Order: sequence, then structure tokens, then C-alpha cells
Amino acid sequence: MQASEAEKPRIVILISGTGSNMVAIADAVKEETIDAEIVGIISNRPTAEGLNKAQAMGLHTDLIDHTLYASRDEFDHALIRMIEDLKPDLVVLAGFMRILTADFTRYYEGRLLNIHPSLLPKYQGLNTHQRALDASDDIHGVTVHFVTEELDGGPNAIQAIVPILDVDNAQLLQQRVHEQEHIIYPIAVKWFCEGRLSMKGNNALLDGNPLPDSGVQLDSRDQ
Ligand code: NHR
Ligand code: GAR
Repeated sequence: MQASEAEKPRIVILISGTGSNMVAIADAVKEETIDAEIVGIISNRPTAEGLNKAQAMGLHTDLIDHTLYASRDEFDHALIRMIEDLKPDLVVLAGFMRILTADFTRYYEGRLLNIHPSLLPKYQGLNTHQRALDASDDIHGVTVHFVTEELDGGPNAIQAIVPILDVDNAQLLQQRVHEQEHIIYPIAVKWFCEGRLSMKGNNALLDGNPLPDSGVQLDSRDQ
């Protein structure tokens, strides 16, 4: 029997910019690859292009401008209130560019995912593509992980390896990493919505079994 709309897992997506990962997830929901309901897209930036894309897809959008809050604490508490109005089962960071306080990450522990453009634990923080090039790495990639208080430090769910080419620069590398992001983020969200992906302690579990530190690893060279 098809689950009624009311029973589907409810997803809220937080963005700050382009929103291409948000669109990839929303497309997978629309195509019914993911059996869930996207109940809202929230941006901390009024100019985020992703807001227009979400509206064009008929999704509910909210704006919460972090520059109007005196502290991270006040912003995060207001953000929690805005998210809670939407009663989510899963909160997805998709290019959301504000570091979150421990109050926030504890509130959503085990139901908060992020995508980070590196093979975590390598290159936490910003400017990851240039840092991988500067280090003359052979491979780079992208990771979906559960968010904990420690920045980019929560357990990995899935990552995709992207080879670094001799002719690469940060922009080319970023483009190839982006293609992989749009593959692995919908997979992770699907697993979560099916009850297959969860977090216990500092481990990600798939079907109840702890994943390796890398998470499930895909290699774009195999595609
Ligand atoms: N918060 C916690 N506690 N833990 C994580 O793992 C988080 C997080 C908040 C965001 C996404 C993220 C990433 O994948 C993320 C993961 C922004 C910054 C940052 O330095 C760092 C990491 C991430 C996102 N932001 C600046 C700040 O002062 C602002 C930068 C800007 O506005 O452009 O918050 O890497
Ligand atoms: C993505 O590449 C994501 O990995 C990255 O921002 C981009 C957002 O793209 N996230 C971070 O760098 C987090 N620090 P999108 O807005 O098109 O989804």
C-alpha cells in the first residue's frame, strides 16, 4: 500500500547559495526515487539563487537573514524555531554556509546531514579544492556526513572519489566534484528516509551495521 502523504518523512533543506544540491534532492523526490515530502527550503541569505529555484519548483521557502541577529546563539535559536514550524524528520544542509552552535547540532543530532566537498576527514573547512591541488593529491572528492558539534567531524555516510587530473584547476575540479555531489546526496537522503541510514554514537549505520570511517565509498572512475 502506498503511504499517504501525511506519513512520508518530512525534509527541510537549508541553503545559502546556488542550491544545486537542493534541486538534485527535490528532483529525486519529484521522480519518486525518494519517498518523502520536502516541507521547506530555508536560506540565510536573501540573495540565494536557490530560493528562486525552490519557488519555481513550487516548494515552500523561508528566509532568515543571519546579519539581523546579534549573536550566533540568537540566530541558531530563531532558526530552530523556524525549522520546528515545519516539523521535519530530516534537516539537510546543502551549501549552507553558517557554522552551527552546539545547541543546534545537539537538537538535531542523528537527523542532520551535510555535504562537504572533500574526502573527509581531509580538508575540513573552506577552500577545499585549491587545498587538494596545492597538496598535489591524486584524488579528491565529496562526503555526506551526519553533522555534530565538531565542524565537518561527524560520522561519514557516503563519499565519492574524484581523480585529480594533470590539467586541473580549482574550477574544473569543483565542477567534477559537483556532478558527484548530485549523485551521492540523493542516495544518502533516500537511505535515511527508508530508515536504512542512522547515527549511533560517532558511527553512521547502514541497515544497522556500522560503516567504515569513510562511509560507503563510490569511485567516479568506475562510472
Ligand atoms: N556546523 C557544525 N557545528 N558542524 C558542521 O559539521 C557544520 C556546521 C555548519 C555548516 C557546512 C560546512 C562545510 O561542509 C556546515 C557543517 C561554513 C563554514 C564557515 O566557516 C564552515 C563549514 C561549513 C559551512 N562559515 C563561516 C562562518 O563564520 C561563514 C562563511 C561564509 O559566510 O561564506 O560561519 O564545510
Ligand atoms: C557544494 O559544492 C557543497 O559541497 C559546498 O557548497 C556547494 C553548494 O552548492 N559546501 C561547502 O563548501 C560547505 N562548506 P549548491 O548551493 O549548488 O548546492
